[in-house]
Amino acid sequence: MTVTITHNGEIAVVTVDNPPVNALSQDLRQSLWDAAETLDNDPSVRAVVLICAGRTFIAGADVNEFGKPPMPPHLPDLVKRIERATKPWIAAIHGSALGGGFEIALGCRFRVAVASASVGLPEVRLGIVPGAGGTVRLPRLVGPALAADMVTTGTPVAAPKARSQGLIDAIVDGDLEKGAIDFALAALAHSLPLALSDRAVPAVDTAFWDKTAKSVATRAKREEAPLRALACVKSAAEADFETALAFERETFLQLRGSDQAAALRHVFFAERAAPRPPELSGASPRPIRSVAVIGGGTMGAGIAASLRDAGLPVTLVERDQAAVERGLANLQAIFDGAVKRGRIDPETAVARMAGIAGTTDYARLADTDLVIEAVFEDLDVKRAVFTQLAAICRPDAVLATNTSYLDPDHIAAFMTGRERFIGLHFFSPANIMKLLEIVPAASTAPDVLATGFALARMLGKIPVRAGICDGFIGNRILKVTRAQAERLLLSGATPQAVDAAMRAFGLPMGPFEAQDLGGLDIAAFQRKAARARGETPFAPIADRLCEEGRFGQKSGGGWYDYAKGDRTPLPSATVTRLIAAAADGTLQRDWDEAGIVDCIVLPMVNEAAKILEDRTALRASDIDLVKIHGYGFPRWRGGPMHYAQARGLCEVVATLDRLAEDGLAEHPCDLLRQSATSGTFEVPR
Ligand code: 3H9
Repeated sequence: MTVTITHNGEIAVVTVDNPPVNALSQDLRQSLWDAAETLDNDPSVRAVVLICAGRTFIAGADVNEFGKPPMPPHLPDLVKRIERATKPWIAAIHGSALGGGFEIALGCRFRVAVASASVGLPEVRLGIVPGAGGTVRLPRLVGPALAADMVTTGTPVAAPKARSQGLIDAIVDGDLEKGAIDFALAALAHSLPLALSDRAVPAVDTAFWDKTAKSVATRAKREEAPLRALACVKSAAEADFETALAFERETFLQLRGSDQAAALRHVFFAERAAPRPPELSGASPRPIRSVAVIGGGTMGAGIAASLRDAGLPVTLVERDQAAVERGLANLQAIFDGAVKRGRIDPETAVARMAGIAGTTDYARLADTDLVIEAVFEDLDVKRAVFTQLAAICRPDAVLATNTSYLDPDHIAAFMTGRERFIGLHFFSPANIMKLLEIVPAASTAPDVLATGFALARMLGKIPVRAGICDGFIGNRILKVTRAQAERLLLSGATPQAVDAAMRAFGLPMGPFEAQDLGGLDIAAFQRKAARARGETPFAPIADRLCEEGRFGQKSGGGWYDYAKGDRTPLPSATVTRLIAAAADGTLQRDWDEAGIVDCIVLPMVNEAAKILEDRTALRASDIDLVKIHGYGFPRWRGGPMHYAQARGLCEVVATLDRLAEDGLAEHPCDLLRQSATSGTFEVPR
């Protein structure tokens, strides 16, 4: 870490160099404090430019310090020190000025930025509120409405918009340091604006706070930080500066030690570890400039849309012209939907469609860098696709399957050039869902694996490396979730009670509502295939529902009944009858919410531990990411593995043993029992 001071005439330039993201570690805070002292005492200096080396401006407080006691100089004091410096400081921003980094910039008298920069207060995403005056200075700069929006969503603002909203004072074209020095010299020719702490908060109408609190509460569900952040902005509007600052600091310190903040920090670091599985070291990805998708159904169209969103030209291949037209119509519907929701403008939708070429001719793929197959889940159909691709594509083209249940090694068994083959398992809707399971086959070359991870980065997805087994990581655990949900029905719970308990736990939907939405037929098809392989999947009631043609919302009924044209789930007398018949003789219990959650979530944890045990996943935190980004597990609970560890693995083991003795779950696996002795998941070497 270095902080250097250079001089350009009357302007001093303070350069922070603390890789990777110039986070405000204790020694950086001290060095900036010392720089402020030095420059205050230097009569030759009239203004100070604060700039950063590397890829970004200061990206925030050092998250690694959050588990430890705060060490002086504390960030709020440093921001004040800069704000009260005898010369004006000018923040020169590139990359991201986030959290404490933006708070430092708010302590500066001016902020200038390159057009590609962004600024924001993303603390709520870490389960905390800004802790160095962000909620108190920001409303003084741009008013309570924008401040409330920024601190409760945590969404960064791009520099051009930030300029128009008054968050920054100027956009610098060309060299940032020179532009900031020129800005400083020009600013010195005029009287200085007041420091933010000396300004008043513009008034808002009295209804604003209640209205905003309602919408924040709806969005945040059970996440604590957004409403607490709003309370800080309100306090800034109602109390004097110092009182509001003290209120913000107290809120920050309380939340910093909360379970939600610990869970969200865990997810933050998990997301940064997942893109780097050890086997990638030394492997460089192959370039991806053009992509083809085979199959234009829901999955294929979603994948193609995601590729277009990332700016890649896409060829969509279908088996006949009618299917090509259907595939293109699916894509058009996706982009139309994005326009309707305000995600893109109509011109962008037109441009996205213009970058897609539909064809039935595999010969068009001769020079494509990456091909992703998303055809029907049938081994022979997929093998035929890869035989054609292997014959037509360049030998260095990467060929990927989006299979969710078939064994990639079997799909590639007869293909030539198998080192370029890989599984890329997207989640539906593929243009929205963040998860990408990356599944190397036995033959996959390291640089092809690296290409999968590079693609995930291009698409803004969270990549998780998964080994080969039935369902990989996510769907293998999903099978347990569904089996446990049915065990609950057999032993006295209702679908409504199970769904309500899982929603109360934090999932967007319960397991039965989710099946009705997605359709029961795909899982039934997979169970049939599993039985043909000699397996015995457990879904006694779902099997009966499918026999009766109850496939979910699309057939007018599944686990629930639905009135025509209405998606509201209604209790079903048919389902009650089927449950009673299937449960015949099973001991009936009174289930409460906590019991239902344990009976579903803890067996999921046990399956996840087996997934670690057999090396299908490399890290417990990867499994957390799969469940959060692919299945809606609440982020603020940190994923199932973090949840289990936070709760105590000994308690998890004991509860599972009790459930197992009642025939309601399997006993804990060896790895879970061993991990209980240390309290954290032990990954076998
Ligand atoms: C805060 O500021 C609280 C204050 O209000 C109050 C305090 C009193 N700390 O994401 P990347 C590491 S809360 C420590 O892959 P990118 C990261 O772990 C903070 N380390 O890069 C990784 O390390 P490694 C508010 C951090 O270019 C490496 O940097 N700020 C921090 O894709 C690269 O990360 C935030 O929440 C940190 N704050 O994206 C900003 N940030 O290489 C969080 C990153 O060892 N950060 N690292 O795995 C980001 O959003 C992105 O990192 C950023 C760069 C957009 C900056």
